[in-house]
Amino acid sequence: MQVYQYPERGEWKALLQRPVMNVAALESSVQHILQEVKQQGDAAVKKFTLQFDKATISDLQVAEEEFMIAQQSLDAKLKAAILSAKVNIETFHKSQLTAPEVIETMPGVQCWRKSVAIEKVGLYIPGGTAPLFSTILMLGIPAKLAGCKEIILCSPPDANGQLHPAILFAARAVGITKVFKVGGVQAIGAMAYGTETIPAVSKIFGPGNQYVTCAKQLVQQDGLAIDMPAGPSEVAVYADESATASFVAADLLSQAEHGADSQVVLVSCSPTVVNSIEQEINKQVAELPRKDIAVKALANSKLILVNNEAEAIELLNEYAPEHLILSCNNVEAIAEQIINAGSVFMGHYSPESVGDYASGTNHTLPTNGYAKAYSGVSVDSFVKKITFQQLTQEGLKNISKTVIAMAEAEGLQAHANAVKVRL
Ligand code: HSO
Ligand code: ZN
Repeated sequence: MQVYQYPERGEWKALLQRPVMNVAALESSVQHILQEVKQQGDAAVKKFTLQFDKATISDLQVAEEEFMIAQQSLDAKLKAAILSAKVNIETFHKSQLTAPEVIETMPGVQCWRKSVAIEKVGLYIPGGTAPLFSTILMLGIPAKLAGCKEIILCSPPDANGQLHPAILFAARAVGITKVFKVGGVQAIGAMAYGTETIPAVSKIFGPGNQYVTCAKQLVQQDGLAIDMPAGPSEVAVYADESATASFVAADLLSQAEHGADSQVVLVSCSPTVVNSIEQEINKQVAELPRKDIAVKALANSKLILVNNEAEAIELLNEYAPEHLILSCNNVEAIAEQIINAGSVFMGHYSPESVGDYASGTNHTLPTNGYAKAYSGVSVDSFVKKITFQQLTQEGLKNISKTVIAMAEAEGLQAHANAVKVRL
């Protein structure tokens, strides 16, 4: 890992750059697959599944029997863990449900805003080196709480045409019944345009590789909504002398093991702290089953020495990490000053892993600096907010002068008339 000593402010932007992902280069091949799925439906989906996943699928939808087998074959401890995580995630997300409040802005003029679920949503769960079934909880639970009527899930099958039992168990646990054995660009195309078996949805959620990300961006141009522009996982840690090197090293490696393109950043004012954490990383990484991936990610990663705490906070806000771990003493005071981050983990006993799986917060978070303007997934991501208003005759009289004056000044006489005729 590269150590950067006391970089000048002018160097921060270049220093904090994420590994570049050239989505534009993929666009034409991704567009081609999307178009074929749009025009030929299931036949195209099956063709691409054979081509990319090496699986021959006759029924794209997972059958009841497959759910039963998954239920029986999955380890009991894992099932209990998934259900326990589900309770916490549900408890936290339930608190995001709000009842509409009627506001009287003027006597007789009532306005309110109501959350209405997006009727049809599609969740994408990648397969690959490790099937992240935890993401099903993070997307399925808020979707259910929001009241989405149709929640479908797509995930790529293995070469035997099967999904991992934990994916099927987690889907069932959150009440998702329509699961399809399809991944990649073809899954995004199917959910965007619909096929004979896969229903079209209005919004697509979930992480994916660069092809999936590119496909999500392209269907967005076609009027579909997507959760957020997703990029590789990242974590930043701020550590002072109170930090335990082995804790921080483990936290940094927990994100590095996600993918070769993941990025981890350590910020500290102390050269001794940075030194001991670096040594711990080297020690721990050697023991990891995914060490090859982690080592590659560490090559994109940075240990940054800064002059003081205020500078550290400024730099972290500039980086806007997906996850920020504050491994330091005056953690509340520092957390108060964080303005750009997806999710913040405070103190020495709050590893990111707990938020990834089970504490209750969502792990679908803005990466790539998007935390400057985007929030993570929540119940809000699955609803639209519709405003309503109702005026009494008295209310209309009270507001009439204001509306008529403004409408006439804008030269929009018909707008003014719509009030005048009622008076
Ligand atoms: N850290 C990932 C989420 C995840 N971690 C899933 C483990 N499983 C999101 O950035
Ligand atoms: Zn993770």
